[in-house]
Amino acid sequence: MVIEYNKPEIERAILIGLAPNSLLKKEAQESLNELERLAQTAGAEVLAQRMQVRRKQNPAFYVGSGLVKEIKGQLLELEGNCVIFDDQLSPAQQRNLEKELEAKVVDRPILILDIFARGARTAASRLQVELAQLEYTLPRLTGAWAHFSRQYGGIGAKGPGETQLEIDRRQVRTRISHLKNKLTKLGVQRETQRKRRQNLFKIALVGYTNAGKSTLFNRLTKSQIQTADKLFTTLDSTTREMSLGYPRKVVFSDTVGFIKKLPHQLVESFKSTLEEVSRADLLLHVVDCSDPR
Ligand SMILES: Nc1nc2c(ncn2[C@@H]2O[C@H](COP(=O)(O)OP(=O)(O)OP(=O)(O)O)[C@@H](O)[C@H]2O)c(=O)[nH]1
Ligand SMILES: [Mg+2]
Repeated sequence: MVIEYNKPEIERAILIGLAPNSLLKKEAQESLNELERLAQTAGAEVLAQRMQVRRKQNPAFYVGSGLVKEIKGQLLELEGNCVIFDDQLSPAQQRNLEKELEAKVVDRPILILDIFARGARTAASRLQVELAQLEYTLPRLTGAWAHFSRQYGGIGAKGPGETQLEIDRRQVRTRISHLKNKLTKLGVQRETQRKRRQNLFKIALVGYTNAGKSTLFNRLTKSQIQTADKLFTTLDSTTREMSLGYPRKVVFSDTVGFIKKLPHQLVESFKSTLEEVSRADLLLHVVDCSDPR
């Protein structure tokens, strides 16, 4: 069977944020600005931001139904094709919004996963991203989602998205357990490597994404790890020894950065990347002092 997909078009997106009250508006705005950087990293063009102050999210549409109508009008006016929400949407909210807006609806976790899928290089990180994508999209594998995903391609459709939508949930579950087995095997290999270093003092560089962890790691260990002024440049941990200038050997690990509003199940999938953190003797928290937060 030949499946034809439309050429993925660039997402022209409107971003939506919610503040529970006016006191928390500034915080919600900072988060929305961060969403804009994430959207740009994923290759989307940001057309506008909308923020609503609302005590509780609307179970049907996340925001109020009045705003949904306004967003629909704005999409037409600005020739947008995508709406990105700065939070995790329930499967029902996502379905309702796609139906109502007749546009692609992406939430913050899907966007982050998409960035990870584009950047994953090693076997372990690819497996972890695929696992997280499948676990997150499994309850969302519905007719409506499949229809729009296939029609639009792009964000959220990279990785298992399109093809997995063609098969049923049972097959997705089989794939999930296969990925988990493979990750466990890779974990055993890493354990062997780690044993060689068990008597050394281990320091893990941790912190928010783009804080400068890899830059510091390169200085300390004379390495050439990629650094860039963008979110999630590093997706795999790297461990190197530093012996010069110290009476005893020290190993440093560069790790994946943190970000706000990452759902628990995604953190769980990145467990093997975070193992370096749990085995470290010292966590060195790298903070960007120019960051207003
Ligand atoms: N001005 C200044 N810039 C820095 C410093 N340290 C890092 N940078 C810059 O900050 C940006 C992010 O640095 P990275 O080392 O890639 O940050 P990271 O924490 O590894 O980021 P991710 O891997 O993307 O999570 C790069 O453009 C660096 O050149 C510093 O001490 N001062
Ligand atoms: Mg880095």
